[in-house]
Amino acid sequence: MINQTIPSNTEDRHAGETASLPEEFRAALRDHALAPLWDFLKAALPHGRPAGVTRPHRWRYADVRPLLLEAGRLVPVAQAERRVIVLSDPGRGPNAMSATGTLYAGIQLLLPGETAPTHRHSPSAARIVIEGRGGFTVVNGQRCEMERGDIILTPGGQWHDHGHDGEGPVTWLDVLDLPVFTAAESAYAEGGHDGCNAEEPLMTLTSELLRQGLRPPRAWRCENPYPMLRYPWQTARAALERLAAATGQACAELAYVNPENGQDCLPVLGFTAMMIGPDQHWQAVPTSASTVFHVVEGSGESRVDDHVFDWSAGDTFSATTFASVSHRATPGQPAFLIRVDDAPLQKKLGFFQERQLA
Ligand code: GTQ
Repeated sequence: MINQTIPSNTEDRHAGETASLPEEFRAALRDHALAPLWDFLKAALPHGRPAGVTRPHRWRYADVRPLLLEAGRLVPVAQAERRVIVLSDPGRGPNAMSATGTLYAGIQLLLPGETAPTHRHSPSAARIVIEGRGGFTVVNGQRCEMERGDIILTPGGQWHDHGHDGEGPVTWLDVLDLPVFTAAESAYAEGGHDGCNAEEPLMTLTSELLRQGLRPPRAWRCENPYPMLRYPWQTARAALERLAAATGQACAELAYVNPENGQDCLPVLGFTAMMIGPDQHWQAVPTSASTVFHVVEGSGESRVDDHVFDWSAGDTFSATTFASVSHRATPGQPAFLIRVDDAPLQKKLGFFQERQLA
């Protein structure tokens, strides 16, 4: 286990030349694609706590929405494949394709009658529905309706497209483990154009038959590690209220899991639903996971280290590894958040940590 105390290490972050070396020696190293570790060791492995570049940020839906609707006028979905505005970590400079070191987040728009074409990719995604009715996602032939606050999973490697049968704009927050795949140089996609998925009719039929308890021989879904793709918000919300009533607490939290084995519902990304009672203060236990919070209902304020983010429904904010995070809901009404983190990945790698509060 790594040391639990986490001192500030700002002095250690920057690489420096630790020994005076002849310039010819340095040049010879460079010429042979070699580098001296001792100059970079503390930058690569900072002492005590990680030295990330992520800057916690709050993205207001009220700021994103008009720009997304403008994108709806400017950018045809067939051309874009996905019409998404990325929540881009300000700590990484312009156009960063991530909100934290491991979490990508973006807000996607579909207009009535539009379809985002079938594709599949190595990263997994989850959609948290923000606005509109009539949206749906088809995952390996299984249609998932999208209602406000629902989480829809599209696990890595599964074909998926999005459509919209209703009126007005439909928007949702996409969260992907894309940065992990980018770091592993394993991020790639297939399809994204008409007729790219020849298996589609068979997959649609198979998933329909399986729901009726009928399985074609050697069906592709026989060993399905993702038995549940849609987690309706109304179910989660009612469960939070029941849990709060049963425990006599004003706040409650529930993890979204695979209902067949109780394990995390995706390999890298973890999700919880949180209810914060009216005017209640919630102090989170700092962990080694980085986090994106999305506000489903209500309003309030969160502190993430030195940052104070007020928020209301539709807003999204980020927190870094080991951040001190607390929330407060506005008096008069509870607030509901969905928390997304990379704890499942960190647990698999054997370094997930929780820090006891002082
Ligand atoms: O809807 O499949 O925000 O492939 C980024 C990449 C959404 C999607 C994103 C994607 C998608």
